[in-house]
Amino acid sequence: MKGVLFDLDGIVTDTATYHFSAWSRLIKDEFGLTLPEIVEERTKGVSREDSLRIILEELDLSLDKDRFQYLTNRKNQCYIESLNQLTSEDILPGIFKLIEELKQKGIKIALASASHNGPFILEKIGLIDSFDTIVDPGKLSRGKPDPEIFEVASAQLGLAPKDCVGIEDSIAGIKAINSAGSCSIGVGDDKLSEAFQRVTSTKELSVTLLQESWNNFVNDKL
Ligand code: B16
Ligand code: MG
Repeated sequence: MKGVLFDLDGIVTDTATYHFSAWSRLIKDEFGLTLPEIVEERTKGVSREDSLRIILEELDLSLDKDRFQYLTNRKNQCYIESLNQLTSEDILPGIFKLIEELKQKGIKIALASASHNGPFILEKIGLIDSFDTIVDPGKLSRGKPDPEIFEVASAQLGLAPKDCVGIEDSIAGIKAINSAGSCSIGVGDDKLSEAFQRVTSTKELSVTLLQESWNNFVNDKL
């Protein structure tokens, strides 16, 4: 294992709830409707635009282009407002220690998040200098579950995807890691059954667990 590719929302920090709150507020204000809970799961790891498409499908609504653009902009404003309260206290359990240990062992780390707010969030929680590289989602042509983001993340580290472990909390993200040819670690419930290795909390993540998973992943391929 030479590199670790981190998802952000749900792995480094729990901003998934902030995304859902921002969408919920927007839909209530604009349409007077309540967002179904399922939207939180369905929009995990999915771009802002695709998230709105999922929401419109769930609510059986359709919008013209300008209104669509207006809503994605407003959602982002609501979301950014909520990010102002973020501090290093919002780093999920075990992640700070894991990153420290990876650095000590000379293992490179990349951020592979669909969020355009990734650098701002890392700044707020004090981890911006810990990452060797951050993928710019604005430069990608396809979102998760397409493997592109994880392929680009490993390339930016100067590594082959097979030498990397990817950590994700979304179904789309696990599919993307698997298709990229990296070893996938899922954090969550059995919805993530496609992950090569699954844990239920970030607390369980350690360099030993990642290294052992990657060893098994390589042996399985022999
Ligand atoms: P933004 P991840 C994803 O981040 C979120 O899970 C998803 O809910 C969000 O829509 C997407 O980022 C885009 O975020 O609106 O901030 O650009 O899980 O890939 O780290
Ligand atoms: Mg995520």
